[in-house]
Amino acid sequence: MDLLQIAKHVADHQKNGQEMDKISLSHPNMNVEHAYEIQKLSMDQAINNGDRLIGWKMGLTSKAKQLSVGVEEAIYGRLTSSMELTEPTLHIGNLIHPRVEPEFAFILNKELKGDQITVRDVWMATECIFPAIEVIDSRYRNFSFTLEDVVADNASSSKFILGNQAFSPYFTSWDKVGVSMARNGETVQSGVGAAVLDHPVKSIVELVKMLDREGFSVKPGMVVLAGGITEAINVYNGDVIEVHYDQLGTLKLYVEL
Ligand code: 0L1
Ligand code: MG
Repeated sequence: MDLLQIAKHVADHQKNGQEMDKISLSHPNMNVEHAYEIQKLSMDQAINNGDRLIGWKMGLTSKAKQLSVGVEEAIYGRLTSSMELTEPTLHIGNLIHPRVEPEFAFILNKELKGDQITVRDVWMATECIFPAIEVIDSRYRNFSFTLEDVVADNASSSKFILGNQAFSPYFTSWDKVGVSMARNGETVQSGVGAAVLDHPVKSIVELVKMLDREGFSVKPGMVVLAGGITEAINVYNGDVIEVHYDQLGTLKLYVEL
């Protein structure tokens, strides 16, 4: 199996917003280690072309999401500078079938590494937390994939936006924050922070342990998306998405071609 060749194929489809066949169909022997290597090599392609690694995301952190895509464990992906929206407009012309989901984004001010990491370590290293919206856009038809496929496709990462207001990690109990998401004025999803591995901070612990297996760490200044608080919803041209986070305010996203 030529992992670099597969990674170039994935990177091309990510760049051009084109659907692709599941890698597992042509490479049934691909395992999770291969898949994370493909993820790394494909994101290296983007980074060599001027993009920048700015953080990590955790995906499939709730049982509901795992069930909805038929995958039974949390995964991680890489966030790059080109994925961050600095204005609340999502242009979908170059995307395949974008979905959005509310998340919390942790900003770290110390390196986090190793397999002995604790919740306390994460709090000591958290500079602030932002309410955030993640846009996912699997490159596989109908969001249909195996665990290995979705890992190789950078955990479906596409775009994300942070709110304008950062919050102290001690501002609230993040597992208790209620979140509701409306599309064009109609509430379509609601959830609570505990949907993310019982508490979003646990997602950062899990990420650091998973990264340690591959020899990586979370560096100071990096952003980490902790995982979806509700199910993701499809978005279409003209939609206005509003996500209300109890006590933290509302994030809007305008969807345009
Ligand atoms: O961020 C996420 O939880 C998505 C991970 C990949 C699964 C999907 O594309 O729904
Ligand atoms: Mg997500």
